[in-house]
This record gives sequence, C-alpha cells and structure tokens, in this order.
Amino acid sequence: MSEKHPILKDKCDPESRQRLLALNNSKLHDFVAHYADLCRPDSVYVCDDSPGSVAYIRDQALKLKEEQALALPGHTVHFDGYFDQGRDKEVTKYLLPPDIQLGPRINSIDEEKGFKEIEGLLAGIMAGKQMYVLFFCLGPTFSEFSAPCVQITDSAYVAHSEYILYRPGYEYFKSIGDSRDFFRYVHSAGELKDNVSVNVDQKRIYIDLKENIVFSTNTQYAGNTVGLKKLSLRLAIRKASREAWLAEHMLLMGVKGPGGRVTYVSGAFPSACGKTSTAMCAGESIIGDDIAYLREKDGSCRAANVEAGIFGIIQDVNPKDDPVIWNTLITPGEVIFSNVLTVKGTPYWLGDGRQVPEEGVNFSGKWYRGKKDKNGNPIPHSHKNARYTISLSRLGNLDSRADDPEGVPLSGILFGGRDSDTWVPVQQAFDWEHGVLTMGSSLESETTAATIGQEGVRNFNIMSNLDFLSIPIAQYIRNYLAFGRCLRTPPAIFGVNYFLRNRDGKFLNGMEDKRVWLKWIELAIHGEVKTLSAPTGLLPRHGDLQRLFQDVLNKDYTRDDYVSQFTIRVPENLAKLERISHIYYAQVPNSPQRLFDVFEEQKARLQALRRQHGDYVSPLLLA
Ligand code: SPV
Ligand code: MN
Repeated sequence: MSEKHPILKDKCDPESRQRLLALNNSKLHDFVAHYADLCRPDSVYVCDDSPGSVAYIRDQALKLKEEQALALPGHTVHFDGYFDQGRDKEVTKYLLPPDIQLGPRINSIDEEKGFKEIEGLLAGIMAGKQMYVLFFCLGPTFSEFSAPCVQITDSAYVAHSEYILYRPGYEYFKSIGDSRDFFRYVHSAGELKDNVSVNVDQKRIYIDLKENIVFSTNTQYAGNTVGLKKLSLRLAIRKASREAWLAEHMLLMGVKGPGGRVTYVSGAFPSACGKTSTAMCAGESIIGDDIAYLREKDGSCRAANVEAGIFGIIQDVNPKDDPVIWNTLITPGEVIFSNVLTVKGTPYWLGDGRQVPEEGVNFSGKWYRGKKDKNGNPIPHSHKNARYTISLSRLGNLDSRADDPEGVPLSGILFGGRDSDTWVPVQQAFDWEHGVLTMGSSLESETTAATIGQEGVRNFNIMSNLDFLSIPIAQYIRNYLAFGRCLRTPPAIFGVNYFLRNRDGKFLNGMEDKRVWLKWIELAIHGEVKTLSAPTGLLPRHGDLQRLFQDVLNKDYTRDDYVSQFTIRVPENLAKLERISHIYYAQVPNSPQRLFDVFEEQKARLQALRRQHGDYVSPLLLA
C-alpha cells in the first residue's frame, strides 16, 4: 500500500498506517489516498473500534473547540452556523449522467459538472487540519442487514456523533476482505471561524450513486454531514431497489399486547411530526427512531434499526412529556447537545419546562432576552431544530432485540403527517396495496408558522422519504407493491394523525393519546378488535377505545370525543385525493395505473357515503 500510495506513508503515523494495512482492501486504500491527496490535510488519523480511538476523537472535539464541555461529566455542546441549522435541500443533489432521470421532484446535477465542482471545493480544503478515517456498520454487524461504511471527515464533532449513533465497523470491515461493496463519505466543514463553517455559499451535498460516495462540504449540521445518517439513506434506497428490500425513514418499536406479547411496528413520519415521541411511548420499547431496513425472509417481513443512537429534536423534551429522554439529558453520561442555549455549563431549550434565562450563548453567539435578527424577528433562546445526540444503550426502554442480527418480525407500519383537517387519528388500511397507495404514497405534512412563514401549507412527502429518494418515485411505489407481494402476511398498514383540529383550530387529541392508538393497533394486527368500515379504511369502535383510554391513561373517553375525532370528513378527503392525484399526474412520470385506480375506488366510496349521510359522517353511522 505504502509504495502504491506514498501520500498515506507521508500523512499517517505508524499506528494509523497499520490500521489501514490491516484492512486488505485496495478500493479502500485508493479512496483514502485519493482524498488525502486532494484535500491536503496536515495528517491522516485512522480510527478502529478501540476505546483509544473513541477517546482520541472525543478529546479532539474539545481541543479544537467544535464541542465545549458542559457542567455534567460527558455532556458537551456543539454549535452549527447560524445558517446551518437543518438539512439543506437546495444544495443537496444527485450527480446524474445525462441518460438517467429521477423526475422533477428530486434534485440533481449533471454528473460531470457536479463532480468537477465538488472536487474543486475539496481541493486543499483540509489544509491545516487532520483528516479522520472511520469505519462503521449500518444495521447489526455480521447480519443480512449489515452495510459497511467508511467516513472521511475533518470534523471531530461529526466523527464523535458517529461513534455515538452507529455500530462500530472496523472489525466488520476486516471480514469483507477486498469487497468493493461499501458506502463512502467525504466531509469537510471547510474553513471555520468561531468554530463554525464560514463558506456557507459553498455548502454542497452531492451524491454519486454509481460510486456510492457522498460528498459534503462547508457544513456541520449532522443531517448534512454525518455520512451514516441521511446521506447513507439515499445510497441505501438505491441499493435496496436493486436487491428488492426497503430502506425507510422509519422508527421501529415493540408494542406490548395482552399476556406479555410484543408486536413490532415501524412508523414513517416527516421530520418533527412525532416519530421519536412515538418510538419513546411510555410502556413500550424502542429499537430505533429514524431509519429502518425492511427485508423479506422466508415469506415474512423482518426489520432492523440501522442506527445505534438518537439524534433527536430537543424541543419539548421535559419531565412530563418525555421523562426517559429528560432523565438521560440531566444525568452524567455521553450527550452532545447542539444549538441549545448554554448558561454557565447548563443547557436550556424550548419547551424544557424551565424559566428562560436572561442571557447565555446559543446558535447566534451571545444571546440575551429580546435579541432580534437582521429582519427584526426575535431569536429564540434555543433553535427549534436544536438536538441531542445519545446512544440508545442509555435508555431503559431499549428493546431486548434491538441488535438481533435477524432483525425483528414486522407486523405493522404506521404512516402519519401533520394534518389539521383530513385523516382520523387512527385507521387501518384494507390491505397492503390500499395502505401503500392511499396512506404511504399520499403522505403530506403541514408546515408550522415558525418554519416557512405561512402556516398550514401541505407538503407532499411520500412515505416521509421524499427528501432521500434516489430512485424515481414511481419505481419506489412499484418496489413497495412488489415487496408486499413477496410476503405471506404483509405488515398491516395504519394511517395516523396526531394533529387533527376542530373548526376553531383546537387540537382534538392530547400528546398521550398516541399511546392508546398504539394499543389499538396492536390488537387490530392480531384481529382482536372489531372494526368499522369507512371509505378510507377500518376505524376503531368507541367501546374499544373507551376501554383502552381507561386502561392506558386512566381517562374517560366519551362518545362525543369519539365522534368529533373519528367523523369522516368527506370534502377534505376528496380534496386530498384530488391533490395527490394531481401530483402523480403532473410530476411523477410513469406512475402505476393501480395508484389512480385505487384513488378512484376510494373517491367512489367517499361519494357514496356523502350521498347517504352528507359531508361529515359520524362513525356511529358506520357498520
Ligand atoms: C430528520 O430531519 O428527519 C432527522 C434529522 O432525523 S436529520 O439528521 O437532519 O435528517
Ligand atoms: Mn429523520
């Protein structure tokens, strides 16, 4: 290796070189050498799975001030730049040859042009810095789900986050020998000032699907930089499409049923729509909160968590709404807080239930109450998208099968978005196809006032995976339909809506109601509740929910509550079908005809119900 790649001999200390040599993989060696040459770091540090490597990275993050120590042992804070507080869709693009098209909803750039641009940005970008080379495994190691990955980064914060969020992969990498089948990521935070990326206009996230490489420059926010998170999801979706499995933006959890039974379900929700809080529901067990792989095995559906940690939204984590995470965040142990407010080593965030401090340090620098941005808008003390990074192993509610190399048997899939006026809180699809098309492929989510100015704008977001699709939307739907056909008993599909409001704009459900929906879903999966047939799916009966509200929340659930929440809103449901059909007609080339047929059938059922009972139909009128 060293003769072939003198650059590595020059840049690596003997231990790092030894670690690279022990991985007898020429593609890996070529990759590291090429980017060491191009990025021109002062030195290259190669990590393995040892505690020494992790400790080195943690120390570097502090030493280089990408993180600062907080008062509690193990706690650190990291700040991303003021304009680097979330995933940046505008500058995230697939590098595509002229003969490949992903459709108008998916961002891309000509391969040659994009590659030239990104290599230009990477040239010399690590001068004065150290390059870290790290190995991880997506999914449990030594299993059918395993996907080995190598990350190059000059950010110790990114590397540190990955040690918390993913399973170690150096030893696993040894086992793949000279295989060429692994994912690669090249990241540089670029030039830093006050520890944040300054060249925001040169922020790019470019994805090379042919080579399975993602490039990320001039950004630090984890969703743009941590290769194994959303960058890998894009690569995995393409790989899954080739190999007939599914790579999904889904939580994975166990729901307890009668007699100690545990039923595994996954759930797709767009960002900030209750995915983590569902996975963390009291009394149930979490496997993962963000990305799951689904595979067919002997005719049944198995699912595994791709990750080993949580990069969770911290807003509203408080002792009442999320006691388990709250406790983790106030206990010594490894936590990276990002974009919160810190006051003398104590982190504060929105909705933490504490008095907002007068001043401190946040993503805007020194913060004081009343601070405004350039446009005169108040700067909150902590960013809405402020996060915490923890290992799942910290949680007492971690499911005992979270690392099972076989995955867990998946019996249900939930689809939910922010929907003020259309879907009932919970309903079961008639079958796989009906669920995939009218729920997953029809998923939408409303923006909140705080994000894009105008409130209530619905965004289409198929399976909550639109931001990450690396195959045409129509292909993705076909893959889903085919996947279901391979299964003896496909998972039952449920549409859920935590955000339904009444005419006065008041939410109809409490945060905890989802605990009841989960119990009902568990029973419905096993055929242990009778359902009512609505045009949009199978609805719970009042009696079952009343019993479950009593058992789970010790609450009364009146007939009035039930009727207001489960009334079929015919005009809104018809309007939704219209909207979604239009998107598929106008913006999704080659949409499957079955999709339009199933929409037409649903429309006909809704119209028939309206002829019989009017626009708003009480569930008590259904059989
Ligand atoms: C999401 O936004 O869906 C997240 C966080 O899970 S990010 O890493 O930004 O994707
Ligand atoms: Mn996510």
